[in-house]
Amino acid sequence: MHDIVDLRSDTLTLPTPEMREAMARAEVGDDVWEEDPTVKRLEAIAAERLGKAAGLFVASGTMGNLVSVVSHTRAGQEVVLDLDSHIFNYEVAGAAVIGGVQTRPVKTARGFLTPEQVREALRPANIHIPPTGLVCIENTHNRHGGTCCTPEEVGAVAAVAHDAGVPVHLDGARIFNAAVALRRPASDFARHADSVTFCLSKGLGAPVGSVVCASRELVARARRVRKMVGGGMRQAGVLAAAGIVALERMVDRLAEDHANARRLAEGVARLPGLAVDPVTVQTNIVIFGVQRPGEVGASQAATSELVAQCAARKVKIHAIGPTSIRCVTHKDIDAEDVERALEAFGEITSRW
Ligand code: TLP
Repeated sequence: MHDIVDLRSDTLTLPTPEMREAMARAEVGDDVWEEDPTVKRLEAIAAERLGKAAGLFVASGTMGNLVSVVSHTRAGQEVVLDLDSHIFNYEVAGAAVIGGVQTRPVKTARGFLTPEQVREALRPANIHIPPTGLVCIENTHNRHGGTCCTPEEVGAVAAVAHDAGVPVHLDGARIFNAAVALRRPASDFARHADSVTFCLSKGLGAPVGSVVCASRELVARARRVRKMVGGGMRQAGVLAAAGIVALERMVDRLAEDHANARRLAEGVARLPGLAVDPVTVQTNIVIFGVQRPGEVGASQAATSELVAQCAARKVKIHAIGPTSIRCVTHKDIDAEDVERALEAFGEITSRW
């Protein structure tokens, strides 16, 4: 049980004592000179876990996606991705600004492009048309409520892209949540993608950092782009040390977060005015709709009221749309915290 129940994101997780210890003891060097042994160790462990030849430690998931997109493409190309993807919605148009690429968002049912959708989106050779340079997939999918696609689904999409000579990038910010939920090694999901970014600082609890895993050639290119965007971090081993603990100690426990998310969703589904189908909750994200009973039209006021009244009860939740709330479970949320959140939701909605 925690004083504040913070369900706004798994990015809010605090480093464990073991991480702080590892950070304090980390052997470091200048990573721009490729002389930081702890960064190198993290990159090697990450690459091995993802079944790729090399890894690159970056400051954030956003930076990982950006250097990947820029490394795969050249200016003037088009990047096919899902309309609700993080790259399209929340990365401040970095791919367009830094990479000079055009994004081609496609509306999907569960957040995952189907092979047919990719086939339709690929551009024919024509003097008027930007050539397709990359296809991006997000797994688990954030805005679709932590949904997972299987390694076979990733493979089917990648096959279409690869047949056309187009590479695939996987935004696997929460790939280990997918791996734990579907009981498959993370490398199964990564196998079909040419690059993968995953985050150490979400459910895995590290304070900072993500890793891009790919071929040696792509990682070498990404290393240059990382430098260009100011991501050469010198004695970054103090951060990588926490990342190693995250990878080695924090993956299996993600199953607890998934169980807590399911419990939260089941409780929410019983409350009037809140709507979620718990069966759709596969990992640690619960997105629910708010519709105050009897109210005609969208319950925007009810949504902000719920957020504010929860905050007054030390339960922090986040509105991701006018009538939708996202709750994310993580290592700093236990079963009692879930009960406290449900009590708060129950008290507030009982007055509606
Ligand atoms: N997502 C954050 C916010 O930016 C929305 C969150 O709280 O969930 N890919 C995916 C799928 C993500 O969910 C995120 C972060 C990123 C990339 C970017 O990672 P960071 O925050 O490390 O830049």
